[in-house]
Amino acid sequence: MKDLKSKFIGSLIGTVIGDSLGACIEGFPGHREVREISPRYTDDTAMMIGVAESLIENKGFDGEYMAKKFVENYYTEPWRGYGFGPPRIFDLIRSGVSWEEAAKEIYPGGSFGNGSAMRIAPVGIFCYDDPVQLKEMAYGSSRITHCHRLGMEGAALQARAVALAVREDPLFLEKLIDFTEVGLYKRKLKSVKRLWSRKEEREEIVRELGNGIEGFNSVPAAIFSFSANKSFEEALVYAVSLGGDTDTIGAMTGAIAGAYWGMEGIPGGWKNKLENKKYIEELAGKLWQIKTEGGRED
Ligand code: F2R
Ligand code: MG
Ligand code: MG
Repeated sequence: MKDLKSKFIGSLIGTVIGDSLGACIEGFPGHREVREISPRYTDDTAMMIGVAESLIENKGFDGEYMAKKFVENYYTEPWRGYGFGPPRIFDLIRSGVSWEEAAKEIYPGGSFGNGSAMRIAPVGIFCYDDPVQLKEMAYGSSRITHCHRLGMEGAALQARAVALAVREDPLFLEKLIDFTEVGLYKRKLKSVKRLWSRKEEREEIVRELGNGIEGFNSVPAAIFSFSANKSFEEALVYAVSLGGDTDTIGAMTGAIAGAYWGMEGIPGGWKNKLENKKYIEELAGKLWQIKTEGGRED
């Protein structure tokens, strides 16, 4: 297995690169191959930073603290292009509604948007060796803004994909299919292998897997983009070329591909141009330190 610290950093930096690459064409029609990254990242990275900061401060998950971090970070940079729901939830929390209740008030049954999956990379790396803790943390962190089962499951599946990529698990897809108990996700994941040979038929891939703002229409597309390609660069350019929610499918593909390839696999032309790179690398380094100081590295 490649160096663990490099994989932790690669996953967070991969999120930023995918987000910044896709941000240039988010919502544009058609399928475009872009290689130039935007100088600014969006809400995907801003919220991923909040997850990492909270895990570091608490050496693990604390829902109240994570919610407080999200609110604090949102009001510092409200212009990052957040989805419809989260800012309303943050307003409610700021006005005194409990962090455990606020997310229930926006959509009936809670949000199934991809906003909790797009930010989940820190949970995937932190729990790379413990799928039970990973699921609890992914559901817990999702519940703050996305309490619909399909939203929470999307976050858990994306985190598990990151964890399996850290481990370079040869049964990547099989383990993901086993991991999810939700039929819609299981069905889409079961078609991934069959679609590898159809990868250039982007309309067909989008019809089968989706490329939208919902968790179930973007997490499968990210898993496909990673597994159908042979390098970090290819995976990201491909993910963004699917169109639709490009920054988020890019961010999630980058989180998985960065966890697999590590920093060595990421082109210098991308990683050296990123906004806030040093701080995000430091966050990943701290997560790695907390994880390994207990002697649990394998
Ligand atoms: N918001 C955007 N992009 C819009 C353009 C931004 C622009 N460039 C700018 O600069 O302002 N991107 C970001 O939002 C997505 C993540 O969204 P999130 O956090 O999941 O939001 P939300 O509101 O919870 O859910 C998103 C949509 O999903 C549908 N939906 C969710 N739950 C639903 C339910 N129970 N019933 C019906 N519909 C539901 C709604 O349409 C929500 O608006 C990422 O793409 C991120 O990049
Ligand atoms: Mg975004
Ligand atoms: Mg997006």
